[in-house]
Amino acid sequence: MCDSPNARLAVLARQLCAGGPGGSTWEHVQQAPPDPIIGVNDSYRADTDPRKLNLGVGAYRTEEGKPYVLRAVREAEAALAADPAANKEYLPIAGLPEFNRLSRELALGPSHPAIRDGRVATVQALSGTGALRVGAEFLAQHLPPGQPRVVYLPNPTWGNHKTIFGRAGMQVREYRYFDAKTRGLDFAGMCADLSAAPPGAVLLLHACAHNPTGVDPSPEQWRQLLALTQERKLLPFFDSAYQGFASGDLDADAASVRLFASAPGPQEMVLAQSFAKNMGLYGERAGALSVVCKSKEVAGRVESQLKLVIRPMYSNPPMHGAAIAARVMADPRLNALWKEELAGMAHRIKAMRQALYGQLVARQLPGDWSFVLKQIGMFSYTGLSKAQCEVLTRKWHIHLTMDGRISMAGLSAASCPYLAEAIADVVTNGGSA
Ligand code: KET
Repeated sequence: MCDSPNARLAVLARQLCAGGPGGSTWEHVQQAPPDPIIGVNDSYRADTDPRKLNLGVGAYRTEEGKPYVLRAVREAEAALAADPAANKEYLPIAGLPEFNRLSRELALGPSHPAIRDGRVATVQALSGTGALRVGAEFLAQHLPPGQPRVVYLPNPTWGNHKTIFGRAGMQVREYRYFDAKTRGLDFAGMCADLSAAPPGAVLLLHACAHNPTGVDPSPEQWRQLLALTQERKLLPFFDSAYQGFASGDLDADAASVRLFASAPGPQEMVLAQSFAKNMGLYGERAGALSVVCKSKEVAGRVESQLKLVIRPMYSNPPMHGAAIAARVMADPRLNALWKEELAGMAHRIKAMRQALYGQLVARQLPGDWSFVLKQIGMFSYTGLSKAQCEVLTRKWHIHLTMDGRISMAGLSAASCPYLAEAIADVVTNGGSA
């Protein structure tokens, strides 16, 4: 039977479909485009020009252009390595309990009523991205039956948001956010779009230092957004990737999250936290997802379902980064050192804004460049076109994302004049060689 012509034909057909004898099962797979942000690291690495500058991914660099491991982190790591009681057992599915507790306290403030009442379900996550993904998946599964699975994202937003929520099964819509003309917040547009959102829709908000625009609502606008959220029955989902990085002060940067979490009702909400930037733990993937609920009882059930999202995905989270972060937060001396270093990083970024602005103004470029000073956080959103960005990379070896975002944290006093010269070139004569 096996050797019948039909059987042989079937084998041949299968082989052909699989790319011929010895061919790949994945012959049909198409090359995916490089990631618009992380891919910039690759183009930077491949560049052999000595003047090359990496202003792509949001990662802090020292004045010397080197990655920075915080002293508080180094000390916590040394203490962990020396601890004879430390082991490499699995963490619980929800992660390190101490880390979870300290993370939500960092965001909401240690004495927040929601924490005191046990209304916050927290799980450790694979940094901010993992927290967003677990949160999105939980919402796609557990929003009330019959309610739309739709999330509203600001336009523009961090590129990965769309994919994360889309892959998790949420329908993605946008709300107006950035006004290119004023380079400020399109607050009227934002409110109009959110007023038209269906009740129960999820509203993604950047807690501070909006990425990529560096434009945040004012305290008064945050209050209005809270009122709108409650009136329209939207579910706020805060992405907090830059707490402490915007102002240098952890509490000041948590103002929006705390305002919402303290609203009567009580207001329910979701919060994704990352320790990538504010503790420099990028590659350690330390983050947390918190769901603020109406009651302790609901929070308990929510946590049980979050674990059910996590277990089949990666079973339980990695220990090292969370153990470091927990130690830095819990130890008063390390905590103080961390805050000092965090303020130092935020301060250096602000100094880079001043330096770049000074260099741009000195070149008497057309237009108003004061947005470089006004924007908040790690990035400057320059308004440069894709074509101009391409010239910056090709001709000037300045690597940045093609939406015109530059990571201010990648600049130094030494590289500012070079960047300004390159920007002047692409702005005034289109960068022609
Ligand atoms: N949220 C926002 C707003 C954000 O900018 C990032 C990272 C993350 C979440 C996730 O970070 P994580 O490392 O998963 O904790 N943004 C920078 C890095 C990246 O794109 O992955 C960036 O925009 O350059």
